[in-house]
Amino acid sequence: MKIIKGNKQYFKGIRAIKYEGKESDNPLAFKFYNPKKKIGKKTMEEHLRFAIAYWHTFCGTGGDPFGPGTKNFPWSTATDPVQRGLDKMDAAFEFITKIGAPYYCFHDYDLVEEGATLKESEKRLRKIVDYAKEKQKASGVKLLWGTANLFSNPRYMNGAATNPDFNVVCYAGAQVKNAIDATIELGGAGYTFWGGREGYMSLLNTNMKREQEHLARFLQASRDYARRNGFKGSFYIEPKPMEPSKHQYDFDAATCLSFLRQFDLMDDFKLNIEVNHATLASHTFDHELQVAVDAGVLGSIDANRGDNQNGWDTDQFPNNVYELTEAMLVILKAGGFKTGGVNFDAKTRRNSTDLVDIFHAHIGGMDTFARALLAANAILEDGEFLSLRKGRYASFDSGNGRKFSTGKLGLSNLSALAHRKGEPEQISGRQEYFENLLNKFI
Ligand code: XUL
Ligand code: CO
Repeated sequence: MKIIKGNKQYFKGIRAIKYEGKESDNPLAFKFYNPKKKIGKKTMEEHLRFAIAYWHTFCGTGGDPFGPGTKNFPWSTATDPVQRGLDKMDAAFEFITKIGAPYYCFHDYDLVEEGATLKESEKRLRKIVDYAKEKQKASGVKLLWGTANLFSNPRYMNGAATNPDFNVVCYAGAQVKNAIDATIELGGAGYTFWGGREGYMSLLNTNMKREQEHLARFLQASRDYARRNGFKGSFYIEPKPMEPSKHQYDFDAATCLSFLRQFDLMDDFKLNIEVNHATLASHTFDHELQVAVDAGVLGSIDANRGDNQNGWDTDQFPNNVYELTEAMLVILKAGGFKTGGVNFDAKTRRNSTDLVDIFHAHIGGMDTFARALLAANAILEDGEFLSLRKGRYASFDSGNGRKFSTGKLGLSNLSALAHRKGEPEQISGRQEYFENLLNKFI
């Protein structure tokens, strides 16, 4: 990858991050992520398809309900908003190429701030998309997915596609049209819908059925527009149970699946599963991934972690090798990512205010994923875990068990067999043994 420094250099003194192995004590080097190392048929880089999230890394300055942002980004000082967007893009491509991520992801107004009118916003977007195209060409960095921010502007306080006011739905449509155009123009592999304010706070003022029907119409219209204009990539729905709405329509993977099936969207839409969203829904990350895999809709992932002691979407960088090994087992077993990848939807803490902290955060996240990939691959190659798990279901592989699983036995047959066989023998689930097996490879 070619380092792109732009007109100004923002991360001075930091060179491209290289793999130096686990003996290295250089904090600005990878200890485990070795992009060209082959794991099975693919390199680490091809397996993991890392993407940098524009919003957290180059836009979010750390503001929270108790105080303003703390990060004084040197790319945000110009007085002209378009110039600020161009400077930010220089910084973004310098960072992305130095960290060595092959992809990035954005919301429309991460790239450039929204203007006072739709017309002005479109003008700004066209300019910044042209610049992004140049930057991608010069660096080789690609777009993993684009999306539209349909949740920050106060106009969306009652929802975007699910807003009870049709005028707001039109505005959301205009924004998605522009974001799809930008994604197509930049060769994006995917387009994501995260339902920010698509949900409700109180049922007293909400017709849930109508809102969900409108959401479906909106997604169908977006799909049709994108396909007509040559978009061949995947659409992703990103489940999340709450925050900002009390009830989100895309609660978890199973809820999204039922919605996609009801409205005939399964051919075009896959899921973008996020770690911290899974845990907020009282699931594990690997559970959500498996739900998606089993329905054939695993698309992409948003990598981060929550905090065990609170119930917020803290979007911290991943550092739990055990949790990610469980996840990589599901992903590898399913054949890996096709159009998707690992997008770091994660932010440094409010009091991490040095620019180099952004490097430490991503190096840690990438190394954690690399360790998980290595461990999961070794577990699958070893095979014991898979054969033990398969073995638990062996009684369905032949005889009456097989007949039952292929729909050839009714309830009376089961009853007759139970009478004949008597009380079943107790068979241990051996969870601790399975857990230790996983630990052995980490
Ligand atoms: C919010 C979230 C978003 C989406 C993109 O929790 O995850 O950043 O990933 O809109
Ligand atoms: Co996300």
